[in-house]
Amino acid sequence: MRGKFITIEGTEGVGKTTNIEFIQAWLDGKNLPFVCTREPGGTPLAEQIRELLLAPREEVVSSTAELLLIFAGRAQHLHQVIEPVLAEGAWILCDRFTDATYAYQGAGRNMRTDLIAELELLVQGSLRPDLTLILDIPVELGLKRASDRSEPDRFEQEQVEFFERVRQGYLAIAAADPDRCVVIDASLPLEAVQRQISVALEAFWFSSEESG
Ligand code: T5A
Repeated sequence: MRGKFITIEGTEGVGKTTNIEFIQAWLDGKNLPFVCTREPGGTPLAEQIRELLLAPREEVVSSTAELLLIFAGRAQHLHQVIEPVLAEGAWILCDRFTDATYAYQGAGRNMRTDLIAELELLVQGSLRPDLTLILDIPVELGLKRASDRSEPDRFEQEQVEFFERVRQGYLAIAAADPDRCVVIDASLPLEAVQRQISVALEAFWFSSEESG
């Protein structure tokens, strides 16, 4: 049987990295084989593309160049990691995926979503995540958490308004696809965030078992 594809999303500093460890422990607890990966990145080529995308630079990066780099990395990641792992029956846990493109490039950079959808179809065919956890916090709290942790990358140098659009983009995705997406209030203490994640994972597990 094909594995399941779980993604975790949200604006800057929402706690994706922190909570991925918790999800890994949950998968281990269910004895599910899985691969944990991330976007941009996930293969040597795609990790090089990630470095290109995140490095702060003098020149203004065209939104189209950014979008194409993201989907180039994604094509390699799907071909080399995600598709084969799912086909073997293992699960994928991915830190960001195409919802990030709709939120950051679509809502954040005001790129046309029909163009993003065309690239999505080209690169992914019909493949979509089975469960997406969208960690949601007020933008300023996330940026504060991220800046307390490390120097800003190219995206983190954007203005607050950009991240407000990204946040609204994620919430719109969740509203449009409630069967797949679960919004988690990530402004709470970690224990309360992880309780919500646990509820979402158990509900997903139960429904996957039911559907065979
Ligand atoms: N991107 C990506 C696009 O534009 N389009 C795309 O299609 C894709 C795939 C890199 C960038 O790429 C862009 C978006 C991004 O800007 P990234 O590295 O995954 O992607 O993104 P970041 O958001 O930069 O990831 P971060 O590592 O900065 O944030 P996390 O992982 O969400 O946050 P985390 O876990 O490191 O937590 C931040 C801090 O908060 C604390 C943690 O201890 C840490 O110090 N924290 C909490 N503190 C209090 N209470 C809680 N509940 C806490 N949870 C975490």
